[in-house]
Amino acid sequence: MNYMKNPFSLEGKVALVTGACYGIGYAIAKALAQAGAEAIIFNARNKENIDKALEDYSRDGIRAKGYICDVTDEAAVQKMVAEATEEFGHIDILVNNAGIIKRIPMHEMAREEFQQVIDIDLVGPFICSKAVLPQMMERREGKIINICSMMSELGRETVSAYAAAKGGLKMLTRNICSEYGEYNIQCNAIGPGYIATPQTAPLRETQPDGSRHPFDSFICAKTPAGRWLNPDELGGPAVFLASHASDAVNGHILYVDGGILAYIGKQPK
Ligand code: NAP
Ligand code: GCO
Repeated sequence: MNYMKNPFSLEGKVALVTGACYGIGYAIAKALAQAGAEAIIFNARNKENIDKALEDYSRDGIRAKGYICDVTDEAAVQKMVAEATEEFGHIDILVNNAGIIKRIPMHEMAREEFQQVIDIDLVGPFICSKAVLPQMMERREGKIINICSMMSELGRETVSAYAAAKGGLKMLTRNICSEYGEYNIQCNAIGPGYIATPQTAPLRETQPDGSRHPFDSFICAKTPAGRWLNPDELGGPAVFLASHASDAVNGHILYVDGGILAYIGKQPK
């Protein structure tokens, strides 16, 4: 097999990357394709996003198929996985990327708002992993990569639901590792730092007086490189965890945070 010569090669592999219309998901999908993945399957809730993403994948020369599918809808996920497996033969890699955040002080957050974040960010990865595990078990091979967060380790104001979900996703990662390692299935996670995507755009908006968003300055002070990371910087770590180069890595949360978790932060001038 080619991977014996190049363990980082994804030649012949088919990847399902949830929520890969733009942002981190698209960047990871592109990196998997550039590493040789045969096809990218992706999903989102919004048809316009999917159609635009298909144009982008085509522009980037990537064989991709998009599905309108909410990761919280188990029947729709099972149908998507069945159709994609029928068309492409197998799903070798699952990246549980789809996710939302709601920034609301906990004492003001409605139960339904808390539940929606948990459903998408934690139950969704459960549903999607459960949908692909049977074929991975049968083939005695598979890679599941969950997209965790700084909030898998740290809390902050207004993100209680998100932190609870991402903390749970860290342990779901470790449990899938524990339960399915004997089938040669590796389940790991990437914990991105602060990445410039639509999800974090509100935290970087220029203020009405033209000044920087306080959170923008805060994050740059917390990151040794003094900057936000870009989605493409997650591609290499994702290729590693999706490839045979990481066959002996399981249950690991790979923080791709520019050093935030190691750093007390720059002293204000
Ligand atoms: P984003 O720009 O908001 O993109 C999220 C994607 O997920 C969109 O394609 C969205 O499409 C899709 N999505 C949301 N809910 C969905 C659902 N129920 N079913 C299917 N698709 C759904 O987010 P991002 O910044 O790229 O983040 C991607 C992942 O990385 C998330 O899990 C996020 O928590 C995590 N993360 C982000 C950062 C960061 O700094 N940006 C850092 C750490 C971790 P539709 O809305 O059309 O469904
Ligand atoms: C926030 C941000 C973060 C990032 C990411 C950090 O409001 O603090 O959205 O949560 O999305 O999860 O790793």
